[in-house]
Amino acid sequence: NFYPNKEVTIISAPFSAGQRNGGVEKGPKYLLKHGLKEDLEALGWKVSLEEPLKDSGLDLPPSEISQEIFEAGNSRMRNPTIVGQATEKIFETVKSVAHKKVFPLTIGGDHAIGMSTLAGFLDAYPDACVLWIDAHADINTPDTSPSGNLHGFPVSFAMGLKRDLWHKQFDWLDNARTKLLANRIAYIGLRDVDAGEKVILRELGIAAYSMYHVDKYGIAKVVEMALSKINPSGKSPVHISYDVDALDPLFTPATGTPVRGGLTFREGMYIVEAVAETGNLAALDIVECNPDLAISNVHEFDTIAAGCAIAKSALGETLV
Ligand code: 4U7
Ligand code: MN
Ligand code: MN
Ligand code: MN
Repeated sequence: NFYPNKEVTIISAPFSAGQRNGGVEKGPKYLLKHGLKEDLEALGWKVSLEEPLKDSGLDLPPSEISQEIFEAGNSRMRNPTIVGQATEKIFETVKSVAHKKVFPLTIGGDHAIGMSTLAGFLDAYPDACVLWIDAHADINTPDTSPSGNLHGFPVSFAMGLKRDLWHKQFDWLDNARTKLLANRIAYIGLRDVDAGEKVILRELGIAAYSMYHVDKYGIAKVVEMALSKINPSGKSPVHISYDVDALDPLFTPATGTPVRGGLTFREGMYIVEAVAETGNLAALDIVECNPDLAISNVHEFDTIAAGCAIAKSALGETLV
């Protein structure tokens, strides 16, 4: 157990420029309004809040920022300036929380902030490993991305892939102490991986468990296999980056890139519970809740409640 003092900092990252749907910047506000902080306090955690984007103007929806496209060779990324500035601020906050030996719980916002949370946590714990829970692999590089949306890039940035194709606003990543290594990350929940991403996953030999593997082996076995690949010693801290679109859209309909055939609610909770039970769960991100994409109050409630449930399951709710 990395946190005997049970201190957690909720890092609010209301950010949406990594994709093109307005509303995902409202995620943190809705999760907090739903009672996230009180829920964690009820579990015995001392909870504080950090807002790295406060008064920065970087938390505006895509419709209110001037759109920028950066091209290098035949590669492309959208809004690199604002994404680079926001992700650097979030990186600094995650890094300082992690160095203080406080649990960093980062709530988005779109998944571009994953580059900040991975780099920030790895700065404090160079031997950390990562479970990326998502329908998508988020490992596009500027030359593989079909969309240019930076929420599809965070893993490749944390690994330093295709560094020469980056916009200069991401130079801050060079100062992060540790790059993510291919044998320190595993995926669970994949079902929409781009052709170029499949090549990267294969070439680097990254452990990738898709919904096919969840069906074939069951979620408990998949978590066990994933952990034994990335954390063979069983001693390293585990960072879980949780995109709510990993869950089936039945449970998290209000998200930007829903894909059918996802994790059941219990499978989704089991993942974080099982890692928590090992005592190694040491950082968590919950991203891509977009209340504006709910077509009913039930959709909004279900999605936000699922986001809060992930945090509670991770921090001890279902372990008695
Ligand atoms: B998310 C996509 F092409 N791969 O790069 C892309 F399918 O953080 C989707 O997982 C990325 O929600 C989804 O645009 C990013 C697309
Ligand atoms: Mn996703
Ligand atoms: Mn994602
Ligand atoms: Mn998504």
